[in-house]
Amino acid sequence: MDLAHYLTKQSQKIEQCLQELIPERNVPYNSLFQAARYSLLGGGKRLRPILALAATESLGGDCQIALKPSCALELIHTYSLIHDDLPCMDDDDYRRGKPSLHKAFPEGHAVLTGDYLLTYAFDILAHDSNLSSEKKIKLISVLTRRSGGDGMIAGQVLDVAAESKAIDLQALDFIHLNKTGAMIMASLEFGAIIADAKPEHYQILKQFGCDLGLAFQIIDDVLDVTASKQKHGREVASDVINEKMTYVKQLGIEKSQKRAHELFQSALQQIRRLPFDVTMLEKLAENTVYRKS
Ligand code: GRG
Repeated sequence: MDLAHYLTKQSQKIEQCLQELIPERNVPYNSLFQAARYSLLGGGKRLRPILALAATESLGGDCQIALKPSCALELIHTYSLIHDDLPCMDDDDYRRGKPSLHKAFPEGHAVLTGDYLLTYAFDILAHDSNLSSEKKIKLISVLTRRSGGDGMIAGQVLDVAAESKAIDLQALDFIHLNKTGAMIMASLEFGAIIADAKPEHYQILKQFGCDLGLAFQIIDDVLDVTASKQKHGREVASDVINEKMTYVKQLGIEKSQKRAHELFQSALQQIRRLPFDVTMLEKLAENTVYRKS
């Protein structure tokens, strides 16, 4: 199957599952679900759930069983974007082609919607009747680690603290391996867990996710400069306005692209050690690193 067809097929399944996970409800606090649906539905590349599905499939696991857990990853990712856009963080007015949640709803409501998506993601895993207790624990454990205080949140804390400061490449890598890379790594780990991967295959997928996650962020920084208008709908990205250190500031555009390319090659080398057909994971990695927006 070609990549475009695969992306459409998986995105449709994910969209449908997300719709079903968060229906509107006849309760006095339905505005919470309306806000969650506003942020979650009809936007976003769905990179993390698609990677989780592709990893499951590549290792011979059941994609249907992977669907809900993959959507849990998207819920955590969306919560992080909602909170990251708040005035106390990056203060971004637009997200996924429309006003950020705190612009469309009251700010307190945006905070609570992020909180809801975060907690609901774990609820989904804990109550998924397709998963054994052992798999639930493994998935919940990976998700708490990758999204938590030694993962995505650690990266975000350091990122906020580094505003207007000169930090070196090592510190920048540490921030982004956690802030962005950890959830991409979790996506591959989810696939490995659901497909009952052998420990050595699990480690390979994890390292693939690590390389891909950092490459994804480097290209994100490059696109902030080279394609900000298409990406954000404005000429200058918030990281530039907020005087954040970026890969482009640290290395320049060409060296940033070269580093992303090297990480892509390293990711490929890893994944090709698996005794499975990993063509789709390779194509997804290529599409991620050489994306144009
Ligand atoms: C608030 C705890 C907390 C964490 C926020 C992920 C994150 C941490 C902030 C996002 C800031 C940002 C724009 C980082 C650059 C890389 C990135 C994660 C971009 C957004 O991910 P995409 O491109 O977005 O996959 P879509 O909308 O396609 O899902």
